[in-house]
Amino acid sequence: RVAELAPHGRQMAPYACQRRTPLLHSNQPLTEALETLAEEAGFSGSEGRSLAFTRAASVLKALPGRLGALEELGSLPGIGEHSRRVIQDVLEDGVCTEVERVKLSERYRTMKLFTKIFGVGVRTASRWYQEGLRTLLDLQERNTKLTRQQQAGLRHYGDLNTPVERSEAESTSRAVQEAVKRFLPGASVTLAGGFRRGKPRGHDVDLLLTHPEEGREVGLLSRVVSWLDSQGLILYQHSQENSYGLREGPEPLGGRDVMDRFERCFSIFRLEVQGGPGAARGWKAVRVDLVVAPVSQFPFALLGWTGSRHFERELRRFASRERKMVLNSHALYDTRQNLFLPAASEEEIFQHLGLEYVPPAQRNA
Ligand code: DGT
Ligand code: MG
Repeated sequence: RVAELAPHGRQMAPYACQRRTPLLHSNQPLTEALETLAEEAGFSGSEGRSLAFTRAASVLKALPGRLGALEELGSLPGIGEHSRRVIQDVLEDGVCTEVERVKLSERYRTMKLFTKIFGVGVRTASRWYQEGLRTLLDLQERNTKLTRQQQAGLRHYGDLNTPVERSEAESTSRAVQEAVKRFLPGASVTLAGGFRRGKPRGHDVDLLLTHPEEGREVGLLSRVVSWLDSQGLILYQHSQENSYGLREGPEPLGGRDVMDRFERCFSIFRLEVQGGPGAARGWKAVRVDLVVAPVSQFPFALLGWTGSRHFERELRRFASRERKMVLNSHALYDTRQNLFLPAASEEEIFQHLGLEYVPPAQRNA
């Protein structure tokens, strides 16, 4: 085993939720290459391959220092043959030909362009690509059928693909807070997502609403959204009702990934700005997700909405494989004892899972 030679080849826990992954790490060129391939695999519908590259990238993000040579990988978990080749190429040549080829390929570039439209997923983008569409202009000229959401996405394409600054996320949060206070004093608004993990900018603003008294939060969202709308703050929104009842039992939630059943509003805000790209017109379109959680589910919602996506996926995988528990953004269910494990904080959820607490800033897996 090379493990002894390897400064980084020390033990690394196999699940990302057992590790600390800071925002800034020393292996950016490597993780970027691997994540490009993960994205490309996702575009081709190869979820397994995509996950393998994502896992390898995530392991490198948790390394304490820069990887200098392939041998240093030692016995690190989750780095397969293909990922090793990519790492070797980047270490030796500074770039990986396969990655460069992907980045230049017409399919990858088009898929990226289309999936960056709010409301367009891999399936839709892929269909458009097969129909020969290549540009945003093509969508308009060929009268492609678009949902209301996609129309809004296209209309605000530039803004929505300009990073949201932390200051913008905070002022969005304040605007929502103000509206919330009008209708339900005592309710709270929490900034989750990447900003809670310490990211300086992000692609959207994820806000969680709750009230310390269970049940008081019901009906809050529609009032808040109507009021913000009447103030001219909303460019687009569609809401989804709460469809979760603990009585239903711990059935896996719809979709294989992370969709949950909270009352929720997907929106685009019209945010007043002083500087940056929107400065000339004085405002900028910003994607905002508003999610309402009853206080008993709040810690699960907070944990589920803080991310990263890979960290979440790993938490759920760890829970089910290692603990025979079902974790989602609503609850934690122990299938051996047949009971829900309540929690008043994220810390308690980690405790139930027998995991060391990982603070948000270390969940950048
Ligand atoms: P970004 O791209 O800067 O906004 O980065 P994040 O990490 O904020 O990514 P985002 O906003 O896509 O998602 C934040 C977290 O929220 C992520 O870990 C997964 C979770 N999340 C997003 N959408 C859903 C959803 O529909 N249901 C559930 N349960 N979680 C979601
Ligand atoms: Mg986000």
